[in-house]
Amino acid sequence: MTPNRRALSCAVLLFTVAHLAGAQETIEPLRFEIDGRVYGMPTAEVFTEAYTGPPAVGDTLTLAPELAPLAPGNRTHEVRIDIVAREIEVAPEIRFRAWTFGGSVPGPVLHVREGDKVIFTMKNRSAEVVEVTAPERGASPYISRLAALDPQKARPNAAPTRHSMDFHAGTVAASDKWRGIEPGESIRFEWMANYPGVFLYHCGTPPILQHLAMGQYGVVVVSPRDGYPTDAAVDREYVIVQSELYLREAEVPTHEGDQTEFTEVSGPVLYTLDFEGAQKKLPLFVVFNGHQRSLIDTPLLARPGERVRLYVHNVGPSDTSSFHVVGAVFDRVYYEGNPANDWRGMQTVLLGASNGAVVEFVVPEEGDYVIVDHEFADAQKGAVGRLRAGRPVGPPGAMGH
Ligand SMILES: [Cu+2]
Repeated sequence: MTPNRRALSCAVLLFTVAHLAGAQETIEPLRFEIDGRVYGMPTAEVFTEAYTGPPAVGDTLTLAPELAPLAPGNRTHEVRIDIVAREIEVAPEIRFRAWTFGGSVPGPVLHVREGDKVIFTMKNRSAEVVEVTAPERGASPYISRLAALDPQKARPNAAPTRHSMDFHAGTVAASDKWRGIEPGESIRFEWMANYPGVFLYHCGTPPILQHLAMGQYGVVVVSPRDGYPTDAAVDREYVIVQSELYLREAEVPTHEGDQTEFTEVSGPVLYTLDFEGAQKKLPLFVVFNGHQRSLIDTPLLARPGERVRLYVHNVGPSDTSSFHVVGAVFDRVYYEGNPANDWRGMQTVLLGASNGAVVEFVVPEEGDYVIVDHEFADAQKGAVGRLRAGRPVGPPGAMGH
């Protein structure tokens, strides 16, 4: 039977069963396969739960630039990423009250393999004050690192708002799985990692520009089922997420009428979303991994002769990235992270908003390599990082393998 005819007979069967049972609820989507890719996930479930545990659960959730190792073969991942409001630092002494997935901007990196299933749960805890203070057992590598490093010097906050989740790696009816949930509600749905790549996830609640600019994004790395042709040669791998931050200094109401004035404070300054600036595409900062100095103060590490792989994603929300590493040529670029999109010898890779790439290069010598968005207005605003190559411990080819 052809896939279409099989699907049709399934539809008739489901329709009949639903009628016999007197069911009023939605009929489950058809399930079918094309070229080994699975389509038709159960209808999303929206519910309330008493959950107060860690806001990110799953053993392949990490804090960028780290990427979790994957065991061989396909598996089902039970993943939770809750929505929590957090006041975070995004540049020295510059703080803003972000809306986050899991507790940071960007949210946790999820690593799965092509053909894996993800059973995803998310609670909208935007009305709660959620602490992430200590590593919690069994939560995720992400929570452990966040609690230990606290790279954005976060403080809990509350900002009750409707939110949603859109995984670009998922192939589902957005009207069902990506639906909005109110503060206090939870949603659970499934998706299959049908394509390999470096994919965005983000809140898709209107105005989407606002929800993205408030910090609601992260990436999913879907490793190819059969790997990349260069897997065996790679010594180091890191995740870099680029995004624009549209901020202006927060104003505080005075006690006289509707007039406002700027706060006069010493130390950290509170900034707020500049939605007008966002609509005009005038970011205050453009950053790697959520902080202007994240990859400056903590450089990525490698050694001469090593092959470094970067999983790069440009979130936007509205601008491009001309991703470049000073002193290196990208031996391979797998555009969007798909091994079939195989480019050689590239100096720069151009990433539109929500484009990703896997880039690989050989570290030629001991020294510092500047990672940059070669659109220098963006570099000036913070899209700069560093890879530090220390002294090799042996001849090239004898290290790290
Ligand atoms: Cu949102």
